[in-house]
Amino acid sequence: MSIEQRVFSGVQPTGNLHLGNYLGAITRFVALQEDYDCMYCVVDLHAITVWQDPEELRHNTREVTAAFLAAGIDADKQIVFNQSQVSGHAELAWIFNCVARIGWLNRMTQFKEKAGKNRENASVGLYAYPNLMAADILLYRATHVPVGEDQKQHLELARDIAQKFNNDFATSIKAKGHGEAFFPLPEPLITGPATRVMSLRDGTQKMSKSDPSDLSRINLADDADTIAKKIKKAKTDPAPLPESEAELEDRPEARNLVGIYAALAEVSPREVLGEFGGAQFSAFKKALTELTVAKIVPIGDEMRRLLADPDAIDQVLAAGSEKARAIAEPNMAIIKDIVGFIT
Ligand code: AQP
Repeated sequence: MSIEQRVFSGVQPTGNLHLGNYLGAITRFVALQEDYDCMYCVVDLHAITVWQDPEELRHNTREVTAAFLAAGIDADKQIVFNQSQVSGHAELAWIFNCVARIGWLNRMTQFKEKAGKNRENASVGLYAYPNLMAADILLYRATHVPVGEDQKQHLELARDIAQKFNNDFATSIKAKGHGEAFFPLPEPLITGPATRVMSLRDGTQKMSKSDPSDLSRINLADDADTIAKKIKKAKTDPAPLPESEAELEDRPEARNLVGIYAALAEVSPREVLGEFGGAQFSAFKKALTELTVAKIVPIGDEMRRLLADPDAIDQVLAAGSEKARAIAEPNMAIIKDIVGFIT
């Protein structure tokens, strides 16, 4: 059985969708739809690994969907859906819980960061999160996964799980006529100048939905005044912008703002420094504000317009979920057969 190329990625409906999610993931999703069959998933099962208020979860699920559509993802041509409407994600995750090793999960830095000192009190779901992520991708035998830099380790784990499943069940896969390997080893797509957008308050920390300071991030829903205020207050250092990228090495805040500008303007950081090298931050921040407002505010406006009709968004998700199930269910039947379940 040959494996077709397919893109899969997801975003958690956990509120405060920000510029990092947009530049690291969503803009990549939009670009890839030109060349691939794509599946873009609102990963609500992942969201509940930390407690979510049910009403907020529903709202946030619609908000991520609205962001996908507002950014330019074509839900008629591609598959836009929410994870919990396709039961195969949870079913395959259980099988992968039995394939992945505890030692593999113990190495995951995101769990260590998110669980923090209160590890004993973290949910089992938070610990097993990477197995569910592997299931999301491999349920559709997706080959390419656009993500931000922070997801690299989870993608490597997904590849390890695919490889181990293919090895553990090699005889059965062959006997059932599925060739040498059932799952592809999915390729991470981590490209561009903004694969890791950093906090506006601390250039060594990732821009994150859960940062208690709203000044640390630009939200897709922010208006022009809020964006201007946040960029004005963004941490910088006293020196003017350098002429070369090498000189950004030890200047995390400057490097971050240059990377954001480059990604929004769709140019390289070198080109940004070609224009602004030697300039003071006040001048650069003014240009960055204008660019960010021009790119982000129309998306926020479109999201608000779409969110005014929640039923229409739910219909997009229902139609996408139906298309997703049409791929997932036959794959899941084969996987169960390979594992030895009577169906
Ligand atoms: N700062 C970032 N820079 C570039 N890409 C990023 N992504 C997240 N933060 C950045 C990418 O966005 C996609 C969706 O992320 P997610 O919502 O599924 O998960 P997350 O990594 O938990 O998001 P946050 O915002 O960082 O939330 P918290 O506060 O919970 O840690 C992914 O492709 C991710 O790489």
